[in-house]
Amino acid sequence: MKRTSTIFALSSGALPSGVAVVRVSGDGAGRAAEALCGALPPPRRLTLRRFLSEDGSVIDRGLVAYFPAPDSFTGEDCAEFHVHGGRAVVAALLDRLGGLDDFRQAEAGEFTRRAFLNGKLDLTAAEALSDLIAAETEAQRRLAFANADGRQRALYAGWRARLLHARAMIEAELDFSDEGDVPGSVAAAVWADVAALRAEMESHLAGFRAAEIVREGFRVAIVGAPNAGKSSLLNYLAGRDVAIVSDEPGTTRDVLEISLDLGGSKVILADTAGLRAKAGRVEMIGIERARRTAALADLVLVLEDVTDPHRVEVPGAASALRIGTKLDLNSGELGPYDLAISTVSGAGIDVLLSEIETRAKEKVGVAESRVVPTRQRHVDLLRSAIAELSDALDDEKQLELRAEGLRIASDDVGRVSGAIDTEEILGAIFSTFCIGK
Ligand SMILES: Nc1nc2c(ncn2[C@@H]2O[C@H](COP(=O)(O)OP(=O)(O)O)[C@@H](O)[C@H]2O)c(=O)[nH]1
Ligand SMILES: [Mg+2]
Repeated sequence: MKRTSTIFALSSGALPSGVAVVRVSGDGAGRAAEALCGALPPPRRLTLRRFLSEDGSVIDRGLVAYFPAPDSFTGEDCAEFHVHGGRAVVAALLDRLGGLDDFRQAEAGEFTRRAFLNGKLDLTAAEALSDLIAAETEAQRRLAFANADGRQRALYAGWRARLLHARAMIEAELDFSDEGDVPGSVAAAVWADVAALRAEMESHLAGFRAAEIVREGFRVAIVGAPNAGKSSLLNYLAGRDVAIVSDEPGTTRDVLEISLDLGGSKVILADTAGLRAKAGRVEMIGIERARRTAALADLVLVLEDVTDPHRVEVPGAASALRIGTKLDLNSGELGPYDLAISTVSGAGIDVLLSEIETRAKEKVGVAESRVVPTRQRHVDLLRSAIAELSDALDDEKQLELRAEGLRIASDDVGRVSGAIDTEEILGAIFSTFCIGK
């Protein structure tokens, strides 16, 4: 497949829609605009035109925008056709474009891929762009936008520049040590910065869980004895009957999950099997799953029927709230609960939701206040870089090996953003030292 072929695709959503946007990228974009509009529209200006089919009849009237390279999303010549979002209109337009020489339908993600290849964005921004499109909550949108806007890119580029500089200094020491060009105190400063950088990278990695929570959700497990009212709470919060509610103990055997948007944070709520000692085989499997779900949760809600309390213990839970249920049936003194609720009267539910929201926000806030890795890919590469830096910092080792460790580490960091260029190290050396003197 030729890299130079011009690609096109419907870039707006499902049809029919009020307006549909068809995007074109490649050398032929201007040719397409000319063919459809009769003349090339002025660059970067939304212009009203009739779009013509091959025989000169009108497909539709709409807006066209032409973006000559390199000032476009992909860095290539681009054109956009905004038409009425009817299926037949769009089909006719796509058909018309497909009939042009060297034009083909774009593959998934191909516009963004071309943008990356043309240096319009780095890999972290490309990943963030796909997160932005997938974003459902406000926290997801904010995190994705900041990274699409180059927040991660800037951090990693800065780290990489420091590593390239460090290596240039150490290589210079290797090459010119007999000429006395590089004083030993320079090397000491370089290693001090490498050690500082390693610490920064480690604290950066610690923020990964926050990004995971933003992207995948803050996990809340509902546990308790059978009949405590766990499934009723899940259904109440879901606003529909997700789980079977019954006064027969042991009804819920599998883990059921719903997703909520609480104040802009994604929260995954899991209903589990009631914890009790005497249970049948299938129910025991459910109980085992319940324990595992609780152990992996960011917050565990331990429910207890206030009229029939059975205390259950949840080993390994990160943080837990003890909740008394069926408050509407309560007549006497309440036990020692963090809060009490009723899914019949709705009492206490607001307080419970705001408790969950506060805890989710605490975790998510980390991802907003500073740059964090957002993918396992970033974590793996940065861990590898940290291991290399630890090797390089070992002053028992030969200087050549230590310099090599710096090189591998900077390549790892470069791989996160998709930019590794061996020429760069030369540039760093030349710009730092007057080698040709
Ligand atoms: N009065 C009252 N009954 C409740 C409440 N929550 C649950 N129940 C009842 O308690 C029984 C067990 O509820 P369920 O949600 O299935 O408990 P689970 O076994 O913990 O999932 C059912 O008969 C529910 O109708 C509540 O807040 N008030
Ligand atoms: Mg249940």
